[in-house]
Amino acid sequence: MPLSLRHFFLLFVTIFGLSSGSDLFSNSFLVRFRRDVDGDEAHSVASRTGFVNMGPVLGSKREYHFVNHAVPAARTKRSIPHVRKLKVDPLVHTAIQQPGFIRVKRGYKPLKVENLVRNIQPHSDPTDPYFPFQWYLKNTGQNGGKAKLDLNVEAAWAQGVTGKNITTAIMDDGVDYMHPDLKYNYNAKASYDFSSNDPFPYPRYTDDWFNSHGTRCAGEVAAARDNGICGVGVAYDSKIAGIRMLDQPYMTDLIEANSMGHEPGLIDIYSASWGPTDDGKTVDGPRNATMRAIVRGVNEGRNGLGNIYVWASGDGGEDDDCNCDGYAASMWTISINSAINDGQNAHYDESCSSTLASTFSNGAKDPNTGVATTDLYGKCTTTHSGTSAAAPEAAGVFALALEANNNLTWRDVQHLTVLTSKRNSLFDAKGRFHWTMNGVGLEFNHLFGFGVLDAGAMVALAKQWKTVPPRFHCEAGSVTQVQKIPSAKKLVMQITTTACQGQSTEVRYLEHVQAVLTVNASRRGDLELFLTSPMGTRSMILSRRQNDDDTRDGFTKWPFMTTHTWGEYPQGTWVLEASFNSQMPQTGFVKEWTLMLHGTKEPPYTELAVLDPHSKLAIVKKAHENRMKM
Ligand SMILES: *[C@@H]1O[C@H](CO)[C@@H](O)[C@H](O)[C@H]1NC(C)=O
Ligand SMILES: *[C@@H]1O[C@H](CO)[C@@H](O)[C@H](O)[C@H]1NC(C)=O
Ligand SMILES: *[C@@H]1O[C@H](CO)[C@@H](O)[C@H](O)[C@H]1NC(C)=O
Ligand SMILES: *[C@@H]1O[C@H](CO)[C@@H](O)[C@H](O)[C@H]1NC(C)=O
Ligand SMILES: [Ca+2]
Ligand SMILES: [Ca+2]
Repeated sequence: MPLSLRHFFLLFVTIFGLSSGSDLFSNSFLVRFRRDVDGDEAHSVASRTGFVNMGPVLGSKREYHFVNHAVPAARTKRSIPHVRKLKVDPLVHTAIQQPGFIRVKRGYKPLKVENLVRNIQPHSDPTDPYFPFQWYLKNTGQNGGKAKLDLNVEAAWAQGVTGKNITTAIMDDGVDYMHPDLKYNYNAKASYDFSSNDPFPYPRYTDDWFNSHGTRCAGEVAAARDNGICGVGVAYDSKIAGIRMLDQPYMTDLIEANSMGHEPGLIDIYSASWGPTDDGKTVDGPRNATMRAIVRGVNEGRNGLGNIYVWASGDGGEDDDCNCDGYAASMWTISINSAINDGQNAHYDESCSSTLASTFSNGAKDPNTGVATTDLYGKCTTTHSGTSAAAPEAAGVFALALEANNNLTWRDVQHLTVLTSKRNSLFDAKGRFHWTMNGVGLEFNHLFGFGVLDAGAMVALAKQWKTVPPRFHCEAGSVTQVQKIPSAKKLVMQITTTACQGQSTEVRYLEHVQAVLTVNASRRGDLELFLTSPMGTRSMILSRRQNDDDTRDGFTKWPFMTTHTWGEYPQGTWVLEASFNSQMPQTGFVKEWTLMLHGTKEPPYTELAVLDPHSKLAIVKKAHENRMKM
């Protein structure tokens, strides 16, 4: 029997012992031309140099993705003769052989195939047989859950909002688009298979159903209602697109970039339940072309309103910190953590200050109370789990918000998330992280961000929403003098800032804050970092990672992000604390700290009517009004 791709993948990880930054080269090449060329010219350059042209990168006329089938799919050396062959072509400016790296699905668990259960419920609930198992949609206390701890979707549906004309792309291992619960909501035009370069992102068959991940995520967003099959999606009248980009021996920057930049006018929301390895020692994020794709998506996607990128915060448990995952920690993604059906965090949840909000993954006691959703080959499952399961629920809720108001920008969606997520009964199973009020009265938790999404509240507020004022980026200050982190004490550093007052980039009301740091350490995993705002909100921007024994790389201009100071006023003194949490003496140096403030000059919610005086909107608005009187 030939080796399957997955076996190849495992073999290859074993042989090369890959962890994070690897020295591995793929047979993909980024070719930059000296001038704009069309597809035909690119093809003829490819064929005279022995390559295959896979098409433009991000729709560019200058940059193309070439593959050379004479080069092994993965090797540890650069293929200099092939690069040279391209470079001597008069039309070619540069050719860069793409490194291969690892991206893993979050929350893959071996599954058990189940048969359809027919168990029709009366009332106005959906009649789909798995609806009673979908406690994350309607928690009645089934399976030991806590009643009313759910996404409150029925309150959104009752407002006539079900996701119509909104498309969510599932960037994953494929989607079973012939599944009877998905096929009518499948948007073929917006779909693509970047793993095998064709328009049909159908999952590759394996005996163990390894490639069921994307299909399960798709059903959470857009499984059809009242058709007697499986359950129902959060936004059951919305569309899903399949973008197949996992399930290959290695990932390249070009595949990620083309996936995240695919049809940004047809796709509203991109959902990703994968990322760098959650081994608690990796520090990795989007590479150059992928970063450009994301920036283009938020600036130009959806006719300039910006695409919504939803990210699973990570399954590394308490040993990992999602601020070391550059996708989850990005300002341009909405990173989602998970809670289980009684309000605790899941044991595999990571935590970090860039998480914006949470949804749900599995049940507490019974392994069969995972997320009920569609499965491969027309089947249904009740065991989908991981933060993988949480991100598509959020994508579904955002699809509802976008139907309620299709004029929302990518930032409006983040503001709505902050203002309508609820503490409900979420709590840290280990009692480490408490709910804390920030300087303008917004409650947050290091594990759950601003709380669990509330679809009913989000749709109601979306309907009356007014676009937030323009966003500015203020470089508030830098410390470039090398500072030693003592072994037994804290290093405390300060930046006092006017937040660019009087300049064109003045920020008076915060959205995201980044501490961009270059640090080295004799043991990176023992380093802890805290950032405290002028209003006294303390964010843990890096927690101890006991498995990370890096002694060499540290962090280089790494943007540690916090959402906890949302709505606060940034003027004053910001404090960075760096220390080692270790039995052994450690040393390290902070070589550079730049504080980046992102937000608005104008107060953001002035035109919104306050309907509920106890709402977060009322609390923040009042705080901002008091501030304006000062
Ligand atoms: C549906 O969405 C597309 C873009 O995503 C938009 O151009 C079109 O006007 C929308 N149609 C309706 C009926 O809202
Ligand atoms: C990508 O690389 C180009 C050329 O090397 C550089 O100009 C650009 O700033 C980089 N972009 C990002 C987002 O890193
Ligand atoms: C959409 O938002 C813009 C501001 O970004 C506003 O000028 C416009 O009136 C809004 N359109 C609708 C239909 O609400
Ligand atoms: C960190 O950088 C400092 C200053 O450049 C250097 O002296 C030290 O050896 C480095 N430490 C480690 C652990 O790399
Ligand atoms: Ca159904
Ligand atoms: Ca992680």
